[in-house]
Amino acid sequence: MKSTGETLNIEEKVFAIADQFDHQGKIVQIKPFGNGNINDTFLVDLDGQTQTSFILQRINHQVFKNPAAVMGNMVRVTTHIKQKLQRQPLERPWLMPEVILTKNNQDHWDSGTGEFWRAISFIAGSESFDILTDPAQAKEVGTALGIFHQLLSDLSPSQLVDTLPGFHHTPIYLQQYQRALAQNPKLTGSLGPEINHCQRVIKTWLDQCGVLETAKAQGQLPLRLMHGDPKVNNILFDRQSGKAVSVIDLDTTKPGLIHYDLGDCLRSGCNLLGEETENWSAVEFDLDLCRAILEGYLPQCQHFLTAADYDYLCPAIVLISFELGLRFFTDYLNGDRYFKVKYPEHNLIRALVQFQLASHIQSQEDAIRRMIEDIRG
Ligand code: ADP
Ligand code: GN1
Ligand code: MG
Repeated sequence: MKSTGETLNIEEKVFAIADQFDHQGKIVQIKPFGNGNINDTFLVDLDGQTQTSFILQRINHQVFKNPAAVMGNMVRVTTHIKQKLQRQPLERPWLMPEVILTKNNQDHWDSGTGEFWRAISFIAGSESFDILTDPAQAKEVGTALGIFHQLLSDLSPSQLVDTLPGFHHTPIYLQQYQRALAQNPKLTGSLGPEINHCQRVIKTWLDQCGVLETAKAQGQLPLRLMHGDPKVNNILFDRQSGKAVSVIDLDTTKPGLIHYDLGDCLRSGCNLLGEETENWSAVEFDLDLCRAILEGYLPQCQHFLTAADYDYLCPAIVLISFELGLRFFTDYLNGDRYFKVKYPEHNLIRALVQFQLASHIQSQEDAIRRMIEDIRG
């Protein structure tokens, strides 16, 4: 492509970028796709025989400062899983998106002006859900996360780069919140009740923030490869069979605690109103869906989970919604620099949803712990 400069409109620009990649066919249509909060995602339709569509994404460079490392990890993870599946096929269909190289054989396209784009194969015939309602679907979600952890359990964490330092380190998010509070224009004058509420909630969680990081630092919990972001819309279902067939959005797959993954999967999968609801005070954590996710997850991973791992599953499930609420609230205070927003108070409302969910999870902690023990057998 000669240029993606001012003279091209956005549609022409995306067409021209899609053509940087080594796809098989003529591009017939490109449309925005999915509901991700971080990257810009497009579905590119081709008229070719061998490949019908692919996903084109602009990597959010504000968030991921080293896009080349993100892509290096993605290639390593997808190659590892593909090779492992060839040696030891699963008893069910499982698909991994593949990185499509540029015509110059690169795993991403660097515009030279601060934009980084990638192309990955589209998992055809799939769909993702923002909200779960059915325990059978929830069990599939848990199974999918378990399969993902199990498939990566023999890839050394040292093989992957930390693409987002501080990601899922609750005490670091707390420091970022405290920095955002200082001289914040949103906190001068009379504060809205929602802002006051968030500040009060955060105070009640201060003592618990470090529980997982302390256990990690003391060597009680091993570093493994975590997905980092296994919320339910990052799990793809086959439209025909209704079975989960893939876990996508591998940007944050890096060394860490898989506990956060289970927590994240549960917080997003057991909230019947979904994380985008404005009716935040009615948000609840559904124990039936929780049981179904755990019943899917734990059997896949029980052969490598240690006794200490089990001890910290419940604290992680309790902590993760609070952590996300803290991240949303801090981003609101910072002027929405991280998460994409659709309206000015969006991150504030999202924070309220997560704080409400965290408090409901906490009130059911004993039941969740018993559930884990029961399924573990
Ligand atoms: P973000 O980091 O912004 O969340 P994702 O990688 O999760 O971006 O992509 C956004 C959405 O696009 C996903 O939730 C999913 O619905 C869809 N999607 C992404 N990659 C694929 C793929 N390879 N096949 C099918 N759908 C995909
Ligand atoms: C982001 O990229 P997406 O939309 O799948 C975020 C997650 C949050 C989630 C909340 C890299 O996930 O950590 O839990 O929003 N991803 C990153 O919806 O920050
Ligand atoms: Mg996503």
